[in-house]
Amino acid sequence: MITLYSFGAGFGLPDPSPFVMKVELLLKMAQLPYRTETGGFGKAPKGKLPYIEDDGIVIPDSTFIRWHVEKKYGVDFDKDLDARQKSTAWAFEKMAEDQLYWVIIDDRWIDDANFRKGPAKFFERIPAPIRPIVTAMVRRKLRTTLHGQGTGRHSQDEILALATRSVGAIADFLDDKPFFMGSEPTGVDATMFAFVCGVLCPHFESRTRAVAERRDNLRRYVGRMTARFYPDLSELAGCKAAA
Ligand SMILES: N[C@@H](CCC(=O)N[C@@H](CS)C(=O)NCC(=O)O)C(=O)O
Repeated sequence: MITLYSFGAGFGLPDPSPFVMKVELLLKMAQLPYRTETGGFGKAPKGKLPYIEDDGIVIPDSTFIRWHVEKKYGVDFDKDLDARQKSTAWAFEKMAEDQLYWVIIDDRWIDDANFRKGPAKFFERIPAPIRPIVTAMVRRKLRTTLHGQGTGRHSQDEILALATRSVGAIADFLDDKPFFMGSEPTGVDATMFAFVCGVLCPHFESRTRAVAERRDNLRRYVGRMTARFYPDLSELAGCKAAA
C-alpha cells in the first residue's frame, strides 16, 4: 500500500500543506489504497513534504508523485482533455504552486497573529527552553526564502494585487463549471482544490481570503469537491459540502 508522508490535519484542513492535499486528492481520484504517516519530515529526500513510499520506492514532490501514479497504475487523470486544455491546466497548476503558494506562506508565517495561531503550533513538541530559539530560527529561514523567491520583496499591497489576479483568474476560468476543466474532475482539480482551500482557510485572517470569499463559485467548488472526495466532512475551508 502507498504511504503518504504528510504533516497531519491542521487548521481545519486535511493537511496544512496544499501540496500534501493535492497528492491525497490524486490518490483518492485514482482510487488507490493509501495510508498517511506523519513524522517523516526528517527523512524527506528533498527536505519537503509530501513524499510517498510505494513498494519500497520513495518519490518526493507532488508532480513527480502524480507522474509515478500515472505510469505505474496506468491512471490518466486528464484522459478527456486535449493538448490545449492540458497546457491550460498545467499553467494554472504552476501559477498556484509557484505564486499563490508564497502568498499563503506570507499570510501564515509573516503576519504575527496568524503565525501565533498557526505555524507556531508546529513547534509545540520542541522542549520549552529551546522552543523560542528554534521557532525564531525557522521563521527567519522562511523570511529569507520568501525574499529569495521574490514575494518577500513586495509590499503587502503589492502581494495582495498579485494574489487578487491569481484568485480572479482561477475563479473566472472555473466560471460556473462543476469542475475546473468541465463536468468531471481532472488532475488539475487536485491542485486547484488544495490551493483554494488554503486561501479560504478560515483559521487565518487575510485580505487574500477576503478576495476569494467574494467569489461565490470558488466556495461552491470547494463544497462540491468536498462532497465528492471527503464525503465524511460536512465542510472544508468554511464551505459547506454540496448535497
Ligand atoms: N514542489 C514541491 C513543494 C513541496 C513543499 O513546498 N512543501 C512544503 C510544505 S507546503 C515543505 O515541506 N516545506 C519545508 C521546507 O521548505 O523546509 C511539491 O510539489 O511537492
